[in-house]
Amino acid sequence: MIERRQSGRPVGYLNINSLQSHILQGEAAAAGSTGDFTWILSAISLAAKAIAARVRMARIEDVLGDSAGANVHGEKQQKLDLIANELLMRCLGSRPSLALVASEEDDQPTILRKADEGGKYCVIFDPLDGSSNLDVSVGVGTIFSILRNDPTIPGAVETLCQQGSKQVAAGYVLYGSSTVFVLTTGNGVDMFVLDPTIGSFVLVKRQLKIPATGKTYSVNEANRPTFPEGFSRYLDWAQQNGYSSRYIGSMVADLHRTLLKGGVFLYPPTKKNPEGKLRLMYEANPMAMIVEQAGGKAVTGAGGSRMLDVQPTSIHQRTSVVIGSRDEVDAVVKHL
Ligand code: FDP
Repeated sequence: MIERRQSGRPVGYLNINSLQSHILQGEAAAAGSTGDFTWILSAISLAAKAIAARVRMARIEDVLGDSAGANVHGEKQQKLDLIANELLMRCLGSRPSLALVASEEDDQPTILRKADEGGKYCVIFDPLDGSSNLDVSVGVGTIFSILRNDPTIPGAVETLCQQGSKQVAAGYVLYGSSTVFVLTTGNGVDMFVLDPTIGSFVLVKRQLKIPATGKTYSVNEANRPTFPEGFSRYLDWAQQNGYSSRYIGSMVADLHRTLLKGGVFLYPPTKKNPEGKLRLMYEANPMAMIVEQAGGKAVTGAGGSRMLDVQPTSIHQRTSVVIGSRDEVDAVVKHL
């Protein structure tokens, strides 16, 4: 007889439901699937493992701190931003069904191949979000979004400027105390954790749901004097109603906590960033798809309209963000 722990799992239990097999199962069940999509996700998973390893070794390998350059947003690039960018570019570059890739760190999208050469999909990513926290070993992450390539649209930028509701998949990887891969392909949200002993992301939660409520707000409150008034009204209300505050300053880490525990994450317009600070296509849209697929809500901080309905006009466009538990997002919007 197999000896069992109290959990009911056999001693020596090994979760071998890997991300790879999970995606393959999904693809096998979909009529007419070609495997192209699986190849793209496997490239992202491979890059994520390589980035996780580099992040863990960063201080030892002496790759912390600023590189010489700045990105298109005028922000200092960390050495690891560039390493993560390069790893994703290299892993994705070899996938035959990819038409375009666009990185938050690069000025222009990279054209890999046209539709008639097999380019069916586009991947947009923020290689290392929250990277200003790297020096102090706080969780950082990779965020990605997958779109279809529309061969009728001529330019690369125009092709990418699709509403978030058109994303075919989105996800993030959190390099925290464990490496977590959260994925939606439009059919709910699944969560995987990297098991370093076997080198695979294994499924730990299928159909993840965000709690409908959660008395925690996550915002850089130091910016409050320059928020539009409605946000200050909301914060007053939240403080009078027993809310707690949690802010890491790394969107993937803050959003991951919000997804699992409930609450709301906000990045309102400020004097410094009147449109908001976060990038619509690299950060807000993929997170909005994940949160909606988990039963939550995501709206813009200007007017409270649905994030996924915003029509992008440029790939590096910024937006204000209110995202998280359904009732908590509604509570913010009520004050705007
Ligand atoms: P970072 O500048 O460290 O890359 O959009 C980038 C981001 O981090 C988000 O991850 C994070 O939520 C936000 O900026 C933090 O901004 P503030 O420092 O202005 O609060």
